[in-house]
Amino acid sequence: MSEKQFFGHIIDNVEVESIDRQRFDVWNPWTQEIWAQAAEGGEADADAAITSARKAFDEGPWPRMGRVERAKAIHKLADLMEERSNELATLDSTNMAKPFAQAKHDVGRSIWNFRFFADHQRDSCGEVYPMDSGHHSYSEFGPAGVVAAISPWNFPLMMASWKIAPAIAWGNTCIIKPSEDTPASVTMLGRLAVEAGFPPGVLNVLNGHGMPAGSAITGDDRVDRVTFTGSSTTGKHVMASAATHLAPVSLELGGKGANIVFEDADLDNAVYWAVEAIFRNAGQICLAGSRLFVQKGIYEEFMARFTAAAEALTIGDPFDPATKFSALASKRHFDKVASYVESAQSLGGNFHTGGVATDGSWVVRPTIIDGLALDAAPYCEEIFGPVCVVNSFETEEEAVHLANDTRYGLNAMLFTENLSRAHRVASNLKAGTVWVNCFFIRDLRTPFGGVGDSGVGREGGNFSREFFTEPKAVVMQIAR
Ligand code: TXE
Repeated sequence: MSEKQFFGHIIDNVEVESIDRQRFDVWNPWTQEIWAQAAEGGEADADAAITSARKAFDEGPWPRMGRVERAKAIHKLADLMEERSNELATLDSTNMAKPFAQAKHDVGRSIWNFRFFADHQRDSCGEVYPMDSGHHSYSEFGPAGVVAAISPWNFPLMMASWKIAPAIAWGNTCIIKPSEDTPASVTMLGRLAVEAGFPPGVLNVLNGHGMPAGSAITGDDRVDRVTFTGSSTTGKHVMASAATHLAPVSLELGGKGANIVFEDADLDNAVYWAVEAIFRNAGQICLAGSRLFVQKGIYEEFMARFTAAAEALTIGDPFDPATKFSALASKRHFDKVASYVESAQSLGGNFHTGGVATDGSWVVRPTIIDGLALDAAPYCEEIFGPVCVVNSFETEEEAVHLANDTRYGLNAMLFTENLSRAHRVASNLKAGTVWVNCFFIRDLRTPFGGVGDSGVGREGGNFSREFFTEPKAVVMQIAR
């Protein structure tokens, strides 16, 4: 058997073992084998990473560099990612059974995150206000300091890059702690940053579990910003921990996205996106369209077409080009999703298709259920898997009420060819993002974040600038 790969911490531009040399196993959920090991970060490792990032911020060149030069350095990292995109995608596919084509797509979006924020900080201007009092006032956006970033396993590289890119672009230094389930691609990103010539301490990768590695960086008073994507429960712990030293937080948490299909929708388009919205990445997307509402007049036809499209998805090895759908990211997560499927069965859900695979794989097949009560756990709670719960509705008001009847509010989708209805419903939905006749399309200039249990704060474009900087007002008298 070939020797297992090892993913260390990257601290001060050097890849290292943990100080106590502890490691943890990294699984391939498709083959159900341990294919790598990673350094198990403890408090001493977190301390070393924070010390490095702090020194790089307080004394190093990065925050003092010109904006054009910093943009150039980040574009160089993006160039290296492009050159090595197959390797990066291979790591994510191996690490979480993401179909390779989807992993390649994610790498492309990760690269774009870096390029976008490199240019955004270079080109964006503050406001200038000439004042009637004989002054003018302008804003300046200086870096905030050391950023602790905690990322999840569903888009290992993409979610990490979404945090790292604006953080470093605005002149901060960063410690990223990837999920313990998926340390591989983020560690490789750290190696590429060294290769790109980043100064030591600008991007530190701390591997390990939420406790102690994650909580050690969120709770340290040398950290100035905390950005986190993960579960709503952990988000509350992270916020409490950051509050001990008054660090602002940006939290992107769970979701239970509503997808509303009106009778006048283009059905081919609505079916295509309904499938993407809940079965892409095996439904392990905080933005998933996991609650589907279909207007009465088209219910039977829509369900027949949606079910057929779900059954047509090829399930298999993530590296087989025909595969559209594969195993869940870990045994732990498979057990969670499987238990929701069993609960839906015991609560009398009507299964149009799907269920837990019986071949010993960690696959839950694309699952479509209706007939669940509105307070049933699989209907209300985030399953984070390929399980769509469906209901019918009669009126627009009823659809909006059903969609908004949730603790979450990350996103929603609606399908209609009626322009006024599209705007009206989009405006009435309680969600951070609303997609009309599409899904998953992002413009990085727009706000991204959630309402209610889905999060705190917004990132994207100027929203990221606000979070990752200390905006300052300068008021100047003009001598007359
Ligand atoms: O999440 P956690 P898990 C949801 C989804 C999933 C559930 C559990 O429903 O089934 O969460 O997944 C780090 N201080 N989402 O257990 O615990 C942890 O190491 C600091 C939705 O993976 O939130 C990892 O890096 N950090 C979501 C990250 O937090 C801590 C994506 C996420 O882990 C910590 C993932 C602590 N006390 C899961 N405890 C989305 N919004 O997309 C854990 N971590």
